[in-house]
Amino acid sequence: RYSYDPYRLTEIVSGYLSFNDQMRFLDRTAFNYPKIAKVRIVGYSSENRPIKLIKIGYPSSTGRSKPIIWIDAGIHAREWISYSVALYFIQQLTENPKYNDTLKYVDFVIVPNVNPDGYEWSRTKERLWRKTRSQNYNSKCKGVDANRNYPWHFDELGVSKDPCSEVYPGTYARSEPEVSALVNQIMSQRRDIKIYVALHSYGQQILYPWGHRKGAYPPDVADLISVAYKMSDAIRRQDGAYYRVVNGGDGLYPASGASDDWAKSAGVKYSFTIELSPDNLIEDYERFILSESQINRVCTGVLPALDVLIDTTKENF
Ligand code: 0X9
Ligand code: ZN
Repeated sequence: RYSYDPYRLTEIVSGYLSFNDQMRFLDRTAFNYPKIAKVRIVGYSSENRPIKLIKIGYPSSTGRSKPIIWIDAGIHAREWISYSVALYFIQQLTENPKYNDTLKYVDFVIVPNVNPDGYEWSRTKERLWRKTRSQNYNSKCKGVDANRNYPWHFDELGVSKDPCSEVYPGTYARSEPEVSALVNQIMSQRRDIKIYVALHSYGQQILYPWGHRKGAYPPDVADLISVAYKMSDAIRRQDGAYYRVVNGGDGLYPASGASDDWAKSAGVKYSFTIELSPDNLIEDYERFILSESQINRVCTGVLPALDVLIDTTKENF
């Protein structure tokens, strides 16, 4: 079934794709690998673009439900490398024979673009756009920081009341249709989702909950830290890049209403935000504006983290 097509790989690691091309890639994956890949629309953005997920895995042979690893990307529009990594994971899971056996035991649900309106705005109008593109009542400024819009300690820390701010959380949790779609989807599968990962950039960090304030940790935080270090070690062995393991609230800055915290609160045992390359310690670097020549290296560099998540799932669930 592996009609391995080198062009597919080249397409996603040699440049940043438009939203339409990202979706074409998803649809072609489902078309090429109908036994293992299914695409579903879970909602629509404010500007009516589809929010699509792809489910990758063989149907359960035991009749029992399979554990799910959930990965979403690009809730922040300018963090372009996150879309590339999500597409690369999809390509690897479907075309790299080493994952064939895994697909019998684990299902992957990947949402490669959570914020299509923001991304298209970033791609064509304002490169550093972060938020959604929804209309704010009583303001000329558009958009909400969707990673402040989740129903977990909504509107507490790391937010601003100003609709023009980069971290405006919206008027109420789940006001953004993109967030609402993901919350509904995750809620409906929450018993089976064992791992949640949100892909962001930049900083080379693996963040674990809680992140809504300083000094707050879930009771099983040691388990999360241990998996986070395994991911960090695996990336370093593969690529040499050092991803620091830090608590969302202590290490970065407290920010409430984020997806990782909400997923953890919904019962997903392992929940992380991964801040991809570049490293935030390197000054005078392109930061959000990572050149296309770097895509391949970042994608192959973090693939070992996916292997750690797979092993964790097989060992624990
Ligand atoms: O601020 C964010 O939303 C994330 N960083 S980014 O630079 N990509 O914007 C970090 C979110 C970490 N998670 C929590 N604070 N819960
Ligand atoms: Zn981000």
